[in-house]
Amino acid sequence: MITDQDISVHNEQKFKVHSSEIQHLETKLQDKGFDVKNIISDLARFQVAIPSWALGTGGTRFGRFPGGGEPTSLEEKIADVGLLHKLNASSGAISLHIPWDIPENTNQLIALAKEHNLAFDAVNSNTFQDQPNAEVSYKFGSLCHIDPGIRKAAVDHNKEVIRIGKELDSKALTIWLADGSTFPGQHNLRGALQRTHESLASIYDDLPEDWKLLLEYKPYEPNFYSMVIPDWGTSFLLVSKLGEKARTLVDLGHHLPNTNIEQIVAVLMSESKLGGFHFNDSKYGDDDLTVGSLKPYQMFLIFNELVDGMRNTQNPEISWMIDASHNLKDPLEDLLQSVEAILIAYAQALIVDRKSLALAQEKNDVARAQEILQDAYRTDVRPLVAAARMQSGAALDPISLYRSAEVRSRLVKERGLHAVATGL
Ligand code: PSV
Ligand code: MN
Ligand code: MN
Repeated sequence: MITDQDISVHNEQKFKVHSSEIQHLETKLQDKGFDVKNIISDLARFQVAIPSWALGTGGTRFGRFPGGGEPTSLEEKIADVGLLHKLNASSGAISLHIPWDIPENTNQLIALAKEHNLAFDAVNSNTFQDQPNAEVSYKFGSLCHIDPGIRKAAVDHNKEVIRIGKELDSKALTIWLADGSTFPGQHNLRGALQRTHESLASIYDDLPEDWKLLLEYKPYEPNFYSMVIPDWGTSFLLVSKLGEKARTLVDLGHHLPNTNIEQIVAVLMSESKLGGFHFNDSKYGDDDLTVGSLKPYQMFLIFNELVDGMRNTQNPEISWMIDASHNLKDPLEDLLQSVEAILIAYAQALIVDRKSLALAQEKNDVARAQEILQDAYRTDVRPLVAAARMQSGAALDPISLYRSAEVRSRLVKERGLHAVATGL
């Protein structure tokens, strides 16, 4: 849909303004002792995986309003992520959710992904829904279920997801459990946790040496009295018991209001247990809105801890992924906005004057410390992100190219107005 030629024509049109913006910023940052080339290279290397389930309109339980041209096969989902990656050079991986995605001809899928310069990121298991013709029901839980037969089915499903992931050369399994209770008395709380640990240990036994097991947590929904893994502490406890390859995954929407997520990041990194991220934004709960649309300062503060942790802890490489989808915007435009917001927060964190910050902290100079952080946050770093994209052969302004190339209407023409993606 978008060719190299389209990108160079677009970049030529945008270059004059971009080059004056980047020069201005370069002077400012050089003056502060930053090497702009290094910052741009760090940004260009940063890759955020796209979830296959975000390529269609998400909807709510009250309705769904698909805009047309959505991908209806795994091949089309790969093509959509390929398109994003072509535009921004930062979305070089797709994350599959099994069985929403059922890879049929894996060799063909691998070849197609390669054509688009894409890798297969973490594979996600699904034991929160009953599939048509399923032999067991997860109505009362999966890995925590009181019935050993149902626990075994859920464990086996996760093992099957690992098997599929291995074929695709994925390197991580992400587990999110809806398991919990909605009324007091429904669960023996200790029993449910114990059974979940045993089931996870059996899955962990099947994990290849070079894989990670990423364990999410969430305080409520779909269960409203207790979730078996409600918070980072419980996830941390479980991954610590499981072993080195198991780590906690932080989904930004899975916290009670006002939780200090950046502090959770700092604690997990200091224990080398931060395994992955699901980026999104929210006002109330797990709203799954576009990254940076509501709390961009929080995003910056999170990246501030991430950058500090990546430099000063032994925490292994982190898997970055978006987990956002909703009802109103074109899903591809929405994802471009999310990736951009992530890179902006990262760029802002890269220009924090850390030496001066450490000095201010040493002197308990609280006002100065705030000034230093906000100086970075208030710098318009968009030219750095655009420069990183251009350096990688992508578009200076991906959304404007997406719109001027009329991608959505071409997709509607190709796939139909009523093509609706599978997923939530
Ligand atoms: C649960 O709310 C969650 O964040 C998990 O990551 C699921 O796998 C995903 O959403 C599905 O959309
Ligand atoms: Mn998630
Ligand atoms: Mn969620």
